[in-house]
Amino acid sequence: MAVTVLVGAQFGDEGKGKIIDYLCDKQDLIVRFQGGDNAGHTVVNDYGTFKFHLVPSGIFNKDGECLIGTGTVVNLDVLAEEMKQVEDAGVSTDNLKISGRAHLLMPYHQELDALMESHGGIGTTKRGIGICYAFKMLRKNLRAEDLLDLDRAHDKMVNYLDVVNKMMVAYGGEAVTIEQVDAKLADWAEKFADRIVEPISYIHRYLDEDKNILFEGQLAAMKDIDQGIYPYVTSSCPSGAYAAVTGGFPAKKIDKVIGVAKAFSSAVGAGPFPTEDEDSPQLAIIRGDGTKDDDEFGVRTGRSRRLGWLDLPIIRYTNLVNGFDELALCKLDKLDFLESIKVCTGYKLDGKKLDYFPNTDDLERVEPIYEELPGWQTSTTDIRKIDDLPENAKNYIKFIEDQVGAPIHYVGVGPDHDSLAVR
Ligand code: 2SA
Ligand code: GDP
Ligand code: MG
Repeated sequence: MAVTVLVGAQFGDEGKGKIIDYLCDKQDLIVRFQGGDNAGHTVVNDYGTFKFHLVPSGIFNKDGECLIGTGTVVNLDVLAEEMKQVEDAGVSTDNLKISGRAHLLMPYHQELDALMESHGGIGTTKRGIGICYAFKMLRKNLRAEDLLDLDRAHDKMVNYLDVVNKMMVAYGGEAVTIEQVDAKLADWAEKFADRIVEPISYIHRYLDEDKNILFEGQLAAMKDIDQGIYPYVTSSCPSGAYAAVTGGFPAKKIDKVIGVAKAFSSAVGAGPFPTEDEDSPQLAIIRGDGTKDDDEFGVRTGRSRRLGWLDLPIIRYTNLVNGFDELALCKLDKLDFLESIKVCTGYKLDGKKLDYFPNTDDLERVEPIYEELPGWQTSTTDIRKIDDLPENAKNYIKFIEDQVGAPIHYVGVGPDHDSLAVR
């Protein structure tokens, strides 16, 4: 029995949803441990294609439960919509619980995010994530457990609205009334009160009974508020140890950390991206035109993703931060057509090769050092064992393992549930 944490190894959108959907059958509990509905995790399985923003990607595991954890910020209107999509596919969501300590993301958080972005931002998803976490730190938010006593929630909000409205008016928005907030809370309480759990005893029950728990991270360490490319980051910690911090148990109880990378690089939003190559005709083919589900367009915002070649210094760095026991490498099939593949193995700054990972400002200035590996130019989509991949694909994988210092156990060869080559 094991506690596993699964996180992104690059800038996000590596294919975490797919890998979690694959692993979820063996889990007793799946916990989304940070972030909000900025995320878009795609799951393609027998029930259909789902783009989850809040619902844990393991929702299809009928033998286990799912928890939206304490480290998250939750817009319950979005959660209701997503649960309906799952239920419409004939799958019950009775097994979905919400930590009483998860923060409620209110409509005014979202409005303020959009207003701040319009005054020159960093390219957020405008879902209110940064604002909700900022109010968390200011201690001016309601948490899910507040829905269990609406009179007390009303009294807290009367106080909190003072600062909310000062900010709202300063950014040109309209002041929020307590009546608006009360109505929203009453609606949410009716829909969600019976899913709210006391999270510490809930998680510790699974730990004490030696059950399998999988913690699902969103985005990636490069978007971590502390370890990522600040300020072009999200406002939580998509790094593995945060699962323990927010789960309320010792980090030493984590048995395994799985990092999910993809076979090239992508990012959304502003910030340094050393291997970005806007002019590459090959990367343009990989991006596609948005008509296919696995084309490179934001799952939440629909924006075109920035694309570049595989950047190994980044995965080495996220390995330092997370300690990957295993890696999953998704979208290998997207490279099937290439004659040769560029891979960044290091950076130069002011002409000198770096032996450390630079800060955000220096990362803007680095010059990537590339190697060119031969492609395989044959379809990998039907392959189910890593050993059966074409020789040059195996060499590509081995090259990554050696450079990063972590073993690749899963290789994505298509968007579907079964399109995975395993060790
Ligand atoms: P936010 O909205 O405050 O978290 O934005 C802060 C930064 O975090 C980035 N960010 C993301 N990066 C990759 N994928 C994300 N999810 C969507 C997807 C992206 C989309 O799965 O495709 O639809 O555009 C995501 N969400 C936030 C964001 O770009 C900022 O750099
Ligand atoms: P996440 O945020 O890490 O869960 O990733 P996203 O869902 O934002 O983006 C990954 C995209 O790639 C989705 O459209 C997936 O369906 C798709 N995908 C995942 N793994 C593979 C793969 O191995 N091959 C292909 N072709 N598509 C994949
Ligand atoms: Mg995504």
